Amino acid sequence: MKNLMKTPKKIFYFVWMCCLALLYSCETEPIPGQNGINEANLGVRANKNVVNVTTTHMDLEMQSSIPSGWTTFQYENNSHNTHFFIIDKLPGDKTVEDSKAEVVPAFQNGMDYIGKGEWDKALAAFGELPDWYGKLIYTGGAGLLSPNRATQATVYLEPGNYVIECYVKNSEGVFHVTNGMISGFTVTSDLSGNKEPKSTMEVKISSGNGIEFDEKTYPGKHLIRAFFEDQTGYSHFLGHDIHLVKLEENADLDELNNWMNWSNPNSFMTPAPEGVVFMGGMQDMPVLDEIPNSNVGYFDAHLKPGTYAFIAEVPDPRSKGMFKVFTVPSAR
Ligand SMILES: [Cu+2]
Repeated sequence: MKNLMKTPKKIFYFVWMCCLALLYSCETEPIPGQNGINEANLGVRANKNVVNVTTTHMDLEMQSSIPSGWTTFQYENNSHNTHFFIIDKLPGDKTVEDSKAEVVPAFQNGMDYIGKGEWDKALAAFGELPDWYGKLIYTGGAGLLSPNRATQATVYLEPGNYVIECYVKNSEGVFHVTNGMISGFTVTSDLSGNKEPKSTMEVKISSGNGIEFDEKTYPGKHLIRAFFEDQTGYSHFLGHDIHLVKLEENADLDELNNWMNWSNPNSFMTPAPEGVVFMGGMQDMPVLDEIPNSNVGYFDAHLKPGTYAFIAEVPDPRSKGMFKVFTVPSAR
């Protein structure tokens, strides 16, 4: 997951685990069943050449080699659960097999011990992460997506080895990546030829100001520019990202706010909260000068009149200004 280990690794883990122990000394709400949305999001095609990513059950299927530059992923979630995919740029010659062997088990073991409240053992499990994990870079990816929906996510990719993964948990607390939601691919030095898309909306996110956007929205098909002003690490070991959700009348905003944190033993599990339709978004972007466009991604949305929110997967996003509810009117 995130490479936030500028401090010595063991000290970082110790401080992080102490934060987790404090956070989860209070129990959170259990997660009820999902709402069974079947309406497909038709979306806006940002580029002619798209990379298809498909989930049928607990998988992420895609081609093993793609060109570099602006890349539009068309993600179809044909399963019965909420998923996403984050794009990890691997250091050097590391591949998906290295991730499966060295990273995935360490996170699952750590999560298992967190679930049991065994903090010392969780600390030791995360200490088993390989040193190269600290050089892994998150480079965006498709936001949370409810069952039987599709979304597009466009990012700029440089040549190298990459992994896509989903770390939502099942009802037993097992990461989807542990159950097979991981796939590796190579980005070649050939250019995709795609141009940077033109957006119809912009949403900004920063550690200081949270999520910001022009709330004067209008219905229709949109291409949303996600602009990361900065990136930082939170107590859940990750940075901030942006997800778009449709809020039905029965949506419980407190429950959603608590759900958006993988490191909570009772949260970020499927089935997802009732009354919340996840419509995609943009995963963590690194904001690095040495990587072109590393702080800009695009995702599509078909907005209809109703109530929506932009929300980040961080601990207690509302307290950070990263849970913003807005209304789409019936006309401009
Ligand atoms: Cu998943």
